[in-house]
Amino acid sequence: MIEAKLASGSLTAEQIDSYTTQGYLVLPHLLSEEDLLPAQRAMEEKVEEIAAEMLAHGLIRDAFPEATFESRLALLFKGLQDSEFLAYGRSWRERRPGYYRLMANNKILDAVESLIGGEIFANPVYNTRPKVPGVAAGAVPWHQDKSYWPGANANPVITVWIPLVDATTENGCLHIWPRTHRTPVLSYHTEEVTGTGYTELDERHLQRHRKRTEPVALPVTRGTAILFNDRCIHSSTPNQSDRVRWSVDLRYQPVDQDPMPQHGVGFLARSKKNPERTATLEDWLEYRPQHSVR
Ligand SMILES: O=C(O)CCC(=O)C(=O)O
Repeated sequence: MIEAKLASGSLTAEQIDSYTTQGYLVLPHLLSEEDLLPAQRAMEEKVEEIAAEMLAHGLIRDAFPEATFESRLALLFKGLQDSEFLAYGRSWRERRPGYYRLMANNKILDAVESLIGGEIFANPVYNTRPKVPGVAAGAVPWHQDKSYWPGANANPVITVWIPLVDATTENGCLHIWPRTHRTPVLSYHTEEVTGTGYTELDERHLQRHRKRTEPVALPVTRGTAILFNDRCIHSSTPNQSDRVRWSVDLRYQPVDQDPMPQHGVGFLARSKKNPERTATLEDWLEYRPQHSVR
């Protein structure tokens, strides 16, 4: 079958239709090793820093320098408390070049362009998530991303969720509730069990949705991308494996939307109209949202 591809962006008409109907889209193997490695290196650097700090504080005696990307952070926190892990944050939002390289990746931007056009702003909310076995912060309750910015942005923000290891039902892959993206922001509260401060949908909404549809688990391989709309209800389960489930969640929106400065500084990731204004790595590292042209 010949797939219809739209003039702008990389998605086919069928993929766009599926995203629009279901509220999410899986793009298997979107990213290559070359695309992923800069972000993986940024994560490894951070783990190295954490290991050095833990050693210095006497929390560990072995920093496991030879351990693999998937194992090292799990080994470092084995037997320690949730609070010791959460001291480093449940997820990380740092300015390391590898993260910019991923956020500015053309394969991701091509897919996003198919959904919102060629003027793309990378929203300031992006996270690196090390889901460590046995740590409560690993599980994320049912929520809509929009609960983190209820008053901002009339247009949906698109989350691009990418695992850096294979995400499985054992290590806590993403779960999505199809066709829940047309709802407004639903009432929610702050989850109080794990100390993470995640927002959690009020149970009555889940009961209402359960009468109509069921959520789906989305086990996917390293480098696959899951795109979803910021009203789409989703969650993830605890990591029951002995290795880290590494992922990133990146977000994009049209440039004419609220840049959400209360969450940080985003950047102009692509502009068909003014390509010279797209933020370079240096701009991003200096917290400049776009390139200034003299
Ligand atoms: O990565 C996870 O486990 C959850 C991700 C999530 O909830 C999000 O990206 O909004």
